[in-house]
Amino acid sequence: MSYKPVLPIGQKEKNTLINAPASPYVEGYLETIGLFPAQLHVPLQEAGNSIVSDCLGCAIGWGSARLSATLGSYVGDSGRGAQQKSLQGSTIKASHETDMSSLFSLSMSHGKQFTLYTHVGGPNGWKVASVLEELGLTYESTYLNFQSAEQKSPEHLRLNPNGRIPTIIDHGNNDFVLWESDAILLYLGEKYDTRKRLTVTDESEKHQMLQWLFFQASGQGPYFGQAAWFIRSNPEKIPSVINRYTKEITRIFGVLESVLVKQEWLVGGKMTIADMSFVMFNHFTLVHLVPTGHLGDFDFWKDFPATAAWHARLTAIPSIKKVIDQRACMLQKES
Ligand SMILES: N[C@@H](CCC(=O)N[C@@H](CS)C(=O)NCC(=O)O)C(=O)O
Repeated sequence: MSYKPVLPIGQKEKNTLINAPASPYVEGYLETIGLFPAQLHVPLQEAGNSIVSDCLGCAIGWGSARLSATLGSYVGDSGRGAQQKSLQGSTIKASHETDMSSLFSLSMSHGKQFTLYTHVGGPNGWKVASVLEELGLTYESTYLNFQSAEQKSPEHLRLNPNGRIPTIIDHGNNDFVLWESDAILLYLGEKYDTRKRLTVTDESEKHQMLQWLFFQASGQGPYFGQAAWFIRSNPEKIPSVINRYTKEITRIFGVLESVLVKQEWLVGGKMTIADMSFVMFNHFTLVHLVPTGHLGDFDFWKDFPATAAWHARLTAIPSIKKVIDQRACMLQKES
């Protein structure tokens, strides 16, 4: 089926809001410039006159037609390089013929303070998003495709030699680039949390906050992540390996529990970036790993009641709830 393009081919439009008369036209436009709706993470849907996607809270409203700037900026590339589509703050790319240089440019054409390179499922990226949200900082998320190893592309490696997400560019600070999620949390806390809402000021507490961040980065993240890999992704199911990592999950919940039975938050008597650093991997585990049965008869509220209550307090915080909902919504659309 052929559709009439919305914008004339050959026209380079920057920062243009495209008003589509009807969704088939938008699809036609995308096809013409080399983007195919079927290959987008968020499928285009038909609804009356137009499309608009709102990933937040899983509310998908297809209202007035808006496909924003990024698309328009690639018009004229005759089917090559048109890889990004921006839907209300999230840059979502097609998985073919990626124009890496534009994906990883330092440009802040999106007008937000930060670019966040992240992944639809990866807890570490959402962790950073939650702190950006909590501090009211503006950011544009670019979701890298792990299947085509975009995180290992030379363009991303130039920003982040570790080739993993998250990576941020702070356009408000001379395009300062930073990677490692907890280093990013500390940077955001120290530089932009001027009222010290999410950090601590007492010197001993600062070291304790670092202790928890290091524990998260070395103890929780890698072990929970490896458990996830061997349960969900590794082609060979190796019981001894799965056993080792799932045991480590319960051990780490035990460490947290031993502290949280005595206090509401990890440090400073309030929620800090230390608490926030744990929440996405805990959420991931509860949602994706526990239901597989590999953690046995794991019962969060029964086995780790103080940790479960802490997790519930954290996930009720609007910024954290928002990114959890956004993640769920995007995963649902991908499936
Ligand atoms: N210690 C790193 C871990 C980063 C990490 O492992 N990220 C995962 C996603 S949550 C990733 O990029 N995986 C892809 C890969 O390993 O290539 C951090 O906290 O930022």
